[in-house]
Parts: sequence; structure tokens; C-alpha cells
Amino acid sequence: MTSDLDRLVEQARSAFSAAVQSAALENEKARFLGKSGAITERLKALAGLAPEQKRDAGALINAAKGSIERLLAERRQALAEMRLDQQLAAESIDVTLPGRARSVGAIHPIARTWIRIEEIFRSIGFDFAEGPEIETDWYNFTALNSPENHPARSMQDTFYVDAHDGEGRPLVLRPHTSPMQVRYARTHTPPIKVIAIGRCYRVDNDATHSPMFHQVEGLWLDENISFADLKAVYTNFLRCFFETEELAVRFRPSYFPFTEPSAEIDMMFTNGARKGRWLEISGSGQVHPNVVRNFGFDPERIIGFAFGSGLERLAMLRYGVDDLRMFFDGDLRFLKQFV
Ligand code: 2NL
Repeated sequence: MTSDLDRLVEQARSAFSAAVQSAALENEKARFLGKSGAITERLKALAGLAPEQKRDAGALINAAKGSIERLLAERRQALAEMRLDQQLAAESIDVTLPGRARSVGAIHPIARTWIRIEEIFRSIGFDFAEGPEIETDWYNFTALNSPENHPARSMQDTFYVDAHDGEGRPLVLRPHTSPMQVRYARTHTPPIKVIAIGRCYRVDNDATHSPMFHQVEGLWLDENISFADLKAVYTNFLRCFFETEELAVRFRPSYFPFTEPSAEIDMMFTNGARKGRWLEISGSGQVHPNVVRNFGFDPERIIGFAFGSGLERLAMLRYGVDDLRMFFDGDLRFLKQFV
């Protein structure tokens, strides 16, 4: 009996040691201590014995049972420690490894230019307009005094959207920011001092034109605003933008449907490395009486100026970039220079 129980305990010891997964260990436990396990079967067999024998044999079986339970508890503990060791090894961090470099982002040069222009004009009291990039024919052309047959209205110059407004007129991707100013003027009353900066679209693609570009337009309307105000505001803007007082500005007669008279604005650096060459920088003019009327004001009373400049052109001059497409190629070797 004793040696039979000793053998059983030894069998349990080697079976438990052989189990390397806890599921396997619990299966082995059932073989010895389960409902029809070896120990349980022996305890059931006691029923047929005399009381005297039953007590002695029962004590021996219970002692063996206790031994097997201890072996089981030890093995469970050992397996738990093994699992923890494996986990610690697998999830360990080598604190001596060099760190992974994280690259520093930067504001895109076009966005930087936009922010810079906004700061300058806000500092002299201009508000900023916002508006849709998909526009109606009326806000984009008609309100701005553009004749029905003007080339800007052609499919060659303007992107048309495959959708129409309430009057059956085709919608366009705005080719200038002027419709933002029309919307602003029609919902405000003079004095109006507003700048509109935004994405514009034209059928154009070369070193100085991109199908998507940004315009900066200004509008100042009141009862007594003249070309002298335009010249002062724009010259002051350029001197702030380029951070130099040594900058000259001139007006050249020109034509736009929405202004009369109209002028090109040229600028020239009068000192430093870039001095001595007139650079075209903006269109401008006295807002046309028809446009003032379309804003909802009386052109006999309300007068003012508008100008329109290419934001990329300003950015190219400020940063010395000679191909506008660089701004939109997404080449990090170019963009990293602005970090
Ligand atoms: C150009 C020409 C210009 C304007 C834009 C304007 C806007 C309104 C009314 C009147 Cl709402 N005028 N804008 C005026 C003159 C010229 O830009 O070719 N710029 C690059």
C-alpha cells in the first residue's frame, strides 16, 4: 500500500514537471486529484474495508493526497514565474540604444507669407474676408463688371465645375479673390477696409503660373478715398513686408474691367543686392462705379480703391525663389530651407 502510494506521488511529480503549460498541468492534476483521479478512486475503495483498516489506509491516502497537492502548488508557482521571466525578457527595453530622431515640422512658405501679410494689414485696421472657392457667375464676373465676352470668362482661362446656380449659370473655381470682396461689401457698410487672401484657380502652368495659386486683394471704400491713399497703404505694406525703407513704388496706366482708372504697381529696391530693376508686383485701381453699385452703394457718394497681388510672387521675391512650382512640388530638400 505504502509503496503503491509512494509510486503514485512519484508519478505525479514527474507528470507535473513534464507539464510546461498551465493547461497541461491542470489536465495532469485531474488525473490524480480529479473526480475519477487515482487518489479519489483509492478513497472510494475504502468503503469496502473494515473500520480499523479504513482509518489506517485513509490516513496514508490523505498523506499522499497532501503531497500531490503540494507538488501541484509548487509546479503552478514555478510555471507562473517562468511566464513572468519570459514576458520580462520579451518586453524589455534596451535603455542604452540611441534615441530615434524626430523631424521638426515647419510652416509652409506660402502659409508663412499669408500669415505675414495678414499681420501687416491687420496692424493698419484692415478686416479679413473669407468665401467659397466654388463661385457663381454673378459674384465672380457680373458683379465685377466683366463683359459677357471677356476672355476671363472663357473655358481657356477659367475652370468650370459641372454644376449650375439657380439661374442655370455654370459654377466656376474662382480665378481671383474678388468675389470674396463682393460678398463682404454687400454685407457691410462703408467705411470698408478689407483684405481677401485665398486659393484661386486658372488654366495656366509654367515657371510663374500654377493652376492653383493665391491672391491677395485689398479694398478700401469710404466717402473720400483716393489714389494717394492706395499709394500710401501699398508702399507701407511693401516696406513692412520686405523689411526695408529703401524701396520705390510707381504706377503705370493699365486696364481692368472692375477699376477705372486702373494702374499696374511696380516696385524697385533702391539699395542692397537686388537694387535697380522695376518689378511688377500688383494690379490696382479706383473701384468702377458699376461695381460700387453692385455692392449696393451709391457711386456718387462712395469711392475707393482696390488692388490685387499674387501671393506666390511676393513669396518668390521675399525668399529668392525663381520657380513658383517649387512651392507645390512637396520636395523636402526645398521645404526644409524654411524650417
Ligand atoms: C491682377 C489684377 C486687381 C482688383 C484686382 C478689385 C476687387 C473688387 C473691386 C475692384 Cl471687389 N477691384 N480687385 C483691382 C485691380 C486689379 O488685380 O491682375 N492682379 C494680379
